[in-house]
Amino acid sequence: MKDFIDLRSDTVTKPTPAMRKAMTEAEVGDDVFGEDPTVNALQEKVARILGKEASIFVPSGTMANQLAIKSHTQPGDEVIIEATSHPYNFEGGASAVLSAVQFYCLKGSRGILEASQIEEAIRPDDHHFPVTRLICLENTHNRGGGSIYPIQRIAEISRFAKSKGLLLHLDGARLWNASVASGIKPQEYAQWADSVSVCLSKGLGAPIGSLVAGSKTFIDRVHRFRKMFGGGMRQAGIIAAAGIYALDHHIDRLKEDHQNAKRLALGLKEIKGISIDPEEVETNILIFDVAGTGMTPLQVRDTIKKEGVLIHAVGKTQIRLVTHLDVSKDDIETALKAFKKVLRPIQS
Ligand code: TLP
Repeated sequence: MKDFIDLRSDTVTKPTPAMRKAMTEAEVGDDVFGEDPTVNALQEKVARILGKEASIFVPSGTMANQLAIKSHTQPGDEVIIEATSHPYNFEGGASAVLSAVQFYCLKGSRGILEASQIEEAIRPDDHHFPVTRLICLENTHNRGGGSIYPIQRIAEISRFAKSKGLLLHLDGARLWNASVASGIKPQEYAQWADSVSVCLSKGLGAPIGSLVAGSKTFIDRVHRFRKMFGGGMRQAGIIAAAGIYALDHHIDRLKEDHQNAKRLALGLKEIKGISIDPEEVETNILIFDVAGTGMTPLQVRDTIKKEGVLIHAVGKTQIRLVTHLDVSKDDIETALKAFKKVLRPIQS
């Protein structure tokens, strides 16, 4: 297969030879019995990194979020969430089916909410209304363009949630990126949430795997639902080993992805018709508008594919690019040349 520069997502990375070696050598057992030493080591490590009592290994970020929502809520409850968030838009409507909850969506600024917006969304104690139970935040925010939730804002929302008896879940699929870019430790972010989900298979480059972290009682509840959802895995140490390797070796390097994303943004800004503010590119995701180029995102996607670059068309006028472990500095320059070539006919 032709070697593409794949900027569609950081989920596309392939395990490195060293990661594969760690997987081959992993000690394994039956994790449904809690007997896989590598899974147990990964769960302890992630709980420690996030400053939580416990964590649990699950197959995907979607399952991690859905298990958290299920474990925090009762059917009929309402969950306050940002309108472009992952659980609301990209998890197949799972919360309606699996947890029988409804979402109260608020529009954030690049995915980031104000505490005052949440205050207004809380339902009165009146039997006409659903019960507001949970708030979900996302850091970094995917559709916000990899935006970082300011820690003060999370703290403010968390304090407010507590004062109203609400729970807080943090979708930290890319918390590692937020942490590396801001210099704020994952545990400093996590301290404000009742539960945190993190992914190993996005920027960290593991092939599979996410975790949910929280109190021991909460994780015990998640464990029950993980079995119910079909997420109990057996000799999962093989994939947990990739996760441990990723946590040990692939966090610091995320700054390269952030630099590459910035370079990409600066280069794209030079192309007529593309609307992007490089200042807003804080981590490894860029979302920009191509309306001014006279091409639709789908046309750009299909044309640039012929130049060996894969991109993701989002919405009617926008494109998303994501930098990651398998995209080098040189690839960024090649991708920029491809963008210039594809959009040249409408430059003149
Ligand atoms: N996001 C994927 C797609 O589903 C859009 C991507 O390419 O970015 N939370 C956040 C913030 C995510 O971005 C994702 C994946 C998930 C959860 C779900 O993770 P998976 O794909 O492991 O279920």
